[in-house]
Amino acid sequence: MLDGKKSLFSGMQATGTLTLGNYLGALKNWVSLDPEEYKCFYGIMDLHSITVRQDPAELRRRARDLLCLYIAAGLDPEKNCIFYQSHVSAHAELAWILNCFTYMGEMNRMTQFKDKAARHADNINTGLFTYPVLMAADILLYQADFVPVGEDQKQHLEITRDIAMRFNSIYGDVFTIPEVYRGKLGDRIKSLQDPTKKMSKSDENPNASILLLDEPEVIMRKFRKAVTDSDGEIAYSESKPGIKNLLDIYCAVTGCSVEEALNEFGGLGYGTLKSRVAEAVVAELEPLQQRFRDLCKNKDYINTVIKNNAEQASYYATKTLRKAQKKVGFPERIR
Ligand code: ATP
Ligand code: LTN
Repeated sequence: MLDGKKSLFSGMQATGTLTLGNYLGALKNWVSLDPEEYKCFYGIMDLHSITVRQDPAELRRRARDLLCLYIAAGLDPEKNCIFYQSHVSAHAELAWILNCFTYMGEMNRMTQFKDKAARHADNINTGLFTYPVLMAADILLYQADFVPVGEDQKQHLEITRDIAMRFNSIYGDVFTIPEVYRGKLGDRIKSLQDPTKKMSKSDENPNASILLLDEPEVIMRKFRKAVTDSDGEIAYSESKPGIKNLLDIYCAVTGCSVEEALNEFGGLGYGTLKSRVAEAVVAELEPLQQRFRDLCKNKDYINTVIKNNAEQASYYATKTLRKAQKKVGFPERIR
């Protein structure tokens, strides 16, 4: 709880360009949360980004684009606290403390670490290994009650809870124990080229993912090339992952139910399904893309958002950090 409201924290890494999966699985859910009801913090997780090697200029640009995308998608920065993780030093400071309350064995079990270590075998750094501890710090600093993330982040949230409970059991109630917030659109969106895999911004096949800033023609083309199956029947079934994914995307974008979608598409061919889904996605993304372009031009406004929100985030984060520092025995600051 913060200021009498339940608190909520989420964030994304500033790596790659956001996909439709990120949008439907995370961002669109965030936009549906009412900042009058919850105290909402959304980070651009740039400390996490450098766990894999980044080009500095590119990282800076992507981080700014991500911030503009948050706003373009509908997060009002006057009502939600949108900030760069690297602007609030409490994240790194609390992560250090929490590292000392986390076991090697716990980190060894993290599937995202195993995946990323396999993909970046030439750079398995300790930051990548302790990534979930930094994520725990992100969440616990804001006393978050809820963390709206997709399915793939559940394991990280479990470890956050374990670390928080361990700390609290030694030192008393320092941290709120967070829960995953499952939005209506929580399901995983799959790759258009291999519908058994999640759609991911780091996929090497450009046809696998719809990017939020893809031009309408590119979106249409990628959907036309989407992998389906050969039996020609539109049905919602685990045995037809390609068609199921297209229906999931359609439902998430339009807000209709699977039954409604099946009624609409019953008896039609795969080609029609693909173009209808593509049109629905274009209709959803075009206004967002326009807002994004306008925001990019408005440098002063974005700079003010960055400054004010970093100050606000620091205020809350430092409060929790000081509490944790005192509990572990660091000397009080002399003013
Ligand atoms: P990377 O490929 O770099 O690991 P990613 O595309 O998997 O990135 P993340 O930055 O790990 O994206 O995730 C940002 C948010 O988007 C998280 O809350 C995650 O759960 C959600 N998300 C990512 N991919 C999908 C997907 N395919 N479907 C639904 N939600 C997703
Ligand atoms: N690990 C997350 C990004 C992330 C995050 C967080 C999400 C970093 N810190 C805190 C929610 C809360 C990811 O890869 N999507």
